[in-house]
Amino acid sequence: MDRIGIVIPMYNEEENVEILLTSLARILKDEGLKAVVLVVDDGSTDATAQLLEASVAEHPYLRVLTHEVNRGLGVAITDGAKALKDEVDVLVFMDGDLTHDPDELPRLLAAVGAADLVIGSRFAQGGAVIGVPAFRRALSWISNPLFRLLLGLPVSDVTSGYRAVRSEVWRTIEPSSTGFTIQVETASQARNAGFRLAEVPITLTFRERGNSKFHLGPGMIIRYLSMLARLVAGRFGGG
Ligand SMILES: Nc1nc2c(ncn2[C@@H]2O[C@H](COP(=O)(O)OP(=O)(O)O)[C@@H](O)[C@H]2O)c(=O)[nH]1
Ligand SMILES: [Mg+2]
Repeated sequence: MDRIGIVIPMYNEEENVEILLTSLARILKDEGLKAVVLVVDDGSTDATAQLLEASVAEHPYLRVLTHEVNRGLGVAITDGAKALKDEVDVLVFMDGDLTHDPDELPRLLAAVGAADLVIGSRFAQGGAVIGVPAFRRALSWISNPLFRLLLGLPVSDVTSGYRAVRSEVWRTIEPSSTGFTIQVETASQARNAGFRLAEVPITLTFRERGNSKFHLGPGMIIRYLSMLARLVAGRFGGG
């Protein structure tokens, strides 16, 4: 049986920690999965760290990687993956705000085998988006086809953070994103390294508790554009 490492980036998720860990515990037990759950607490300023510390006693497979100060989603994902990649066969990435349904985990895992990187996609046939604000929906409707086209990726939801990935992928790629661009960068690097990408439909919901850390400002737009420029140059420049 594959050993599974579940990486969950968290920044100020005090209202979601316990509910998420409880629902993950149930699905791991029901499915008989052998997993390590690694939460990357990225300098949270609320009670996330304390709640995680208390949860470790309750869930023996739970580990916490702490950044003393916030270093960004990309660093958290990369550090989490690096910490587990040599210890597990498959890495799962899941948001810590309950917008990724733990019940969909078995379907993602089942697709690893025919593929190396499986993306949970709201835009695949059978996928859905529930409760996400119109602006965020519009943004992903516009950006995803663009990323797909420019980067030649065979998946419809490149920005999705719900993924199951063969650890070998993370032993190969070298992403440098510190923020939200990490998802697009890792998908592109995996594809360029010859790994097989696939997607399974998921239903993405919007957070009921806590606040989103995604803020589309000039800085974010510049980071996306410069990353795209780099990846497109790499793709067509043979680099
Ligand atoms: N470790 C870490 N996690 C983050 C950071 N920013 C966001 N996250 C987590 O990444 C996930 C997705 O972020 P979220 O704010 O919900 O973005 P959205 O889903 O795009 O609105 C959540 O679990 C957040 O707690 C960060 O700087 N560091
Ligand atoms: Mg979210």
